Amino acid sequence: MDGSTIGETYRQRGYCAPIPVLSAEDAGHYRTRLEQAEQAIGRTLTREERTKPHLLFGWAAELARHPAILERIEPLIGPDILCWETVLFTKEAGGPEFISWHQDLTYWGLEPGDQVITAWLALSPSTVESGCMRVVPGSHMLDLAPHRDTYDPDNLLSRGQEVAVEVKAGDWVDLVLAPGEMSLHHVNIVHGSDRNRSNDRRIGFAARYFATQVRQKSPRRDSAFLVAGQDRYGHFDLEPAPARDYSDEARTLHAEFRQRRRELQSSL
Ligand SMILES: O=C(O)CCC(=O)C(=O)O
Repeated sequence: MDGSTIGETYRQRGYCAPIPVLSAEDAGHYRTRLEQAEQAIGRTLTREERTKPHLLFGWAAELARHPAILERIEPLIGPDILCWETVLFTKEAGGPEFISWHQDLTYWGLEPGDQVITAWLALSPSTVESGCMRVVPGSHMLDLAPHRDTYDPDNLLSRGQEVAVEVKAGDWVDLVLAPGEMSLHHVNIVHGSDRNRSNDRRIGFAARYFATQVRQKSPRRDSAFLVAGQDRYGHFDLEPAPARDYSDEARTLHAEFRQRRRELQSSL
């Protein structure tokens, strides 16, 4: 798919998928790096560690800056790119985790919000059975609808937030992705995903990108990771890639940046 088709589809429907970016072998390499890290730690990553993993693991920072991803993002937002968040959305085989229908921008405080693009890269098969992401086409044109915080422990969203809009069967499309394929989605699109009923983990690496002009509405200082070009605006403190995976230093910095984001978001 070329850059103009991606841009047109994204603007009209609020998403674009599937976009092949990595070979199955390269996607397998990143999955292995994740699973080796989990083996070394002796458990699966916590929800906290799966948020902003680019501050903990070199391979996650490398993925956030991967040229094959950024070459699809740059035509949409220009060459100076910040990554505000990375998230490993892992759902264990047969597990209860799901993601309620929501619009992303609700608690982000970014403006102009519609310049924020999420790339969601599959590191394992993301199928209807394994609980692939599903989106309501065209819903990015809607304003932000009210959300209800459920704090359901099986909901992978931080507050278990749920949009107050009824989504019926037939309203959504399933974004089925093979390992190495990605989808792009708009911050206002209504999306979510169901449980993983397959016998493999479903692993997605999501990265939220925007141009360096974007600001944080909150008076508190926010942070982001510069992944391409230059930051001529200085609206965000720049996050470093870790020198060593999961080192004490990386974990301390990760905890500080996460705490700062949590405080900022709770004040929005
Ligand atoms: O991983 C999923 O199924 C949903 C991810 C999501 O909500 C997001 O990337 O904004």
